[in-house]
Amino acid sequence: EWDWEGFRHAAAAFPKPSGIDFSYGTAGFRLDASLLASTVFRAGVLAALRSLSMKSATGLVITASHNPASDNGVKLVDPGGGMLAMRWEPHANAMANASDEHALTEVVRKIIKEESIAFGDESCGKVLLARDTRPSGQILLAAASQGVAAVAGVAPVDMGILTTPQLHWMVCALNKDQPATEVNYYSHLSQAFRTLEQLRPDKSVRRSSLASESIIIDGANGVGALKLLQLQELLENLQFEVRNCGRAGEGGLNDGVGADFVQKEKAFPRNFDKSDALKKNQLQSLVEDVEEKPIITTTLVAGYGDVRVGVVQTAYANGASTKYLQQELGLEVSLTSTGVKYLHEKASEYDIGIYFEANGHGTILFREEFLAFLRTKHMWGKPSIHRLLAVSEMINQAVGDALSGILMVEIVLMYLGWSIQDWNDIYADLPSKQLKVKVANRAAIRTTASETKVVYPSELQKAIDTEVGKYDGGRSFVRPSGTEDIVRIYAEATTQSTADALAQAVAFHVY
Ligand code: 16G
Repeated sequence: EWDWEGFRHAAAAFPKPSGIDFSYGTAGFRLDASLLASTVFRAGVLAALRSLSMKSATGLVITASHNPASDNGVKLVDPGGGMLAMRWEPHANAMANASDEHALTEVVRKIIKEESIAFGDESCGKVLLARDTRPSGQILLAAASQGVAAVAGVAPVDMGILTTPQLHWMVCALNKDQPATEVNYYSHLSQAFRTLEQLRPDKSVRRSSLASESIIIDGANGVGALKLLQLQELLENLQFEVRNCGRAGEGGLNDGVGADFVQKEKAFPRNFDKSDALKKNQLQSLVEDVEEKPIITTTLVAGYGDVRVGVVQTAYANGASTKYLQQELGLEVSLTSTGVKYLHEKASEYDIGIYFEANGHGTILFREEFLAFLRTKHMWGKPSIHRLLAVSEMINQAVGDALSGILMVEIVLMYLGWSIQDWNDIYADLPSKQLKVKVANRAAIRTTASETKVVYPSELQKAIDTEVGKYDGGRSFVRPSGTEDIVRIYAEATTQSTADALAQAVAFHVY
């Protein structure tokens, strides 16, 4: 039986700061690090309860991703390796906002009842914990660990400093009885990369830059830079030059560097300058390539029936990319709300579901039954099937992962014999502009699920329609941010100046 007295005692060590309403947003709880200890302890408790309820390991990661270094955050990983089931988010909010240890105990009791969580000899949960390189991470991870340990029968496992996708991958691996180690992660990815290199039909075709140059990567002075260097050690034919590794003199985490900075500011990251402009399209930022362009070749698999391949985007996807996917490649494209959890869910409806956000988040999902079918075909020794299986191994299906994404892009370019310039030239992006506006209450704006239209206030949508009508090929939408206290404005048009003007005009109506 649960030691409630001990639980209350543990919880009392992490009092909730008053006057803050915590909300499990698009990517978990995120706030100034100094305000997070109680939330992180409670998230540890929740991850433990989720583990018991699913009878599988779960994960918890301390990170605030591309936010400033002084922020931090906490995010939970479900047993399959994906994000916490959305159905459990209200539990997270109720726990984070409980006023003291007594109120928290009541909330926890209620969740145990509602979710029919059983305790006893049988129950043995596990929560894998990790953090990024933020200075506040160590102390917050310790708080999360205490939260996990406060739940009877659940063990916290400190995995140390990892990228978020690595932790997702490990939770998934552990629940499939595979070794949940960093070494296994790197060997898995690099092995699939080698297999794909060996299986390329025309070995003389090589991406030109591969032989002579390395891939220049902006590490954003964060955790990904360190991990890339580790991955590098297992790759013979691929050379990374990682800038902004967090070395002395390179600057701070996310300070003028990183994919979010490059995408939103349309500027070079620190330590890249005009001399890199010739190689401009080689700039990759760690969350992924900045202007992600789709290259997709579909394979027909005899005997399976229709292989359903679909692409999932958000309203931020450049209109030219959507057109290219639909008209040139003949693929099914659907739109969801912004945030990995929505895209991932939609992509899982396909045999091969590909999702990408304009800011770089994304991956490819293979339906388990489809993979099982391929594995039986694999026995026949067909290279095309072997390749598809290797892709399913190399891509991190738990969640989008820049490390595996970089390998994927390299392989595809190698197969096609393309340079990054060739890739960039498959279509021309429409000029676009993003603005943000601070408002008193961003929740006052509500949109449709695809976020392309404002539902409330309806006059705002009418005003946007009127503005859009004034510009040739114009498109614009607004939505409240899920990670910052602002409203975002997006506009697209046939020239940069009209895209800028449209964004300004729409922003004026949001104020
Ligand atoms: C978070 C989301 C990302 C989304 C972004 C939108 C995850 C792992 N990350 O970074 O998917 O694009 O928020 O931010 O879910 P916004 O709501 O501030 O525009």
